[in-house]
Amino acid sequence: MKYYKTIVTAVILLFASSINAASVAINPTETFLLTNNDSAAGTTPILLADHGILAGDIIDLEIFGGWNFGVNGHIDFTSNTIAVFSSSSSILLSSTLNRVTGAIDAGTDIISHATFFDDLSTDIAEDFFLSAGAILTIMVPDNALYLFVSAHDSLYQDNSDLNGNYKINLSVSSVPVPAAFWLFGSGLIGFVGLSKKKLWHS
Ligand SMILES: [Ca+2]
Ligand SMILES: [Ca+2]
Ligand SMILES: [Ca+2]
Repeated sequence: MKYYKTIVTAVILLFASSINAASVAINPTETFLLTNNDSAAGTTPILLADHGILAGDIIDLEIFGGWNFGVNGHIDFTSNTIAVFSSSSSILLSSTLNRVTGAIDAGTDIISHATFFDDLSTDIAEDFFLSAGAILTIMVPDNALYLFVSAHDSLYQDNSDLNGNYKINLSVSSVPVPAAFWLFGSGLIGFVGLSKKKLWHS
């Protein structure tokens, strides 16, 4: 009876984890990179706890829609996106290279574009790349409380999202329920078997 209750609880938790998803709109004129004389605004950080996400969680990040980097006649020109985890919501002035003061490394580093004005390097070590149509499964690093998300560009002030479809989906990664159930079940059987064996030999 005790095991039955445990298994039922585990299955409910597995289902709960797969429905915990939320979308957040991305403003393509905001960035966490150094922008020099570009009049772009700083990225608005996403509080991970608002989406039920904690440090150590394995999460899925997915980009939807796209943005225009300033070329007339196109609504959505690209979906290229960069992101960085942080322990803090603070972001420094646009003339600062390491603007996200609590930046924490995760994923594979993206070498970001130089600034449009003066060709200055914008590259920080902690960020990673996201593209539309590909889900990035990633572990939220220790102490991370926020995610900063930005279009990947060199000049942000002329960007737009006229059809308002550019967004990121954040969700705790869903474990395939049957596989997890059987692993859990065989683990229990193994545990019971081991206990019996120990009793037999003692
Ligand atoms: Ca768009
Ligand atoms: Ca642009
Ligand atoms: Ca980088």
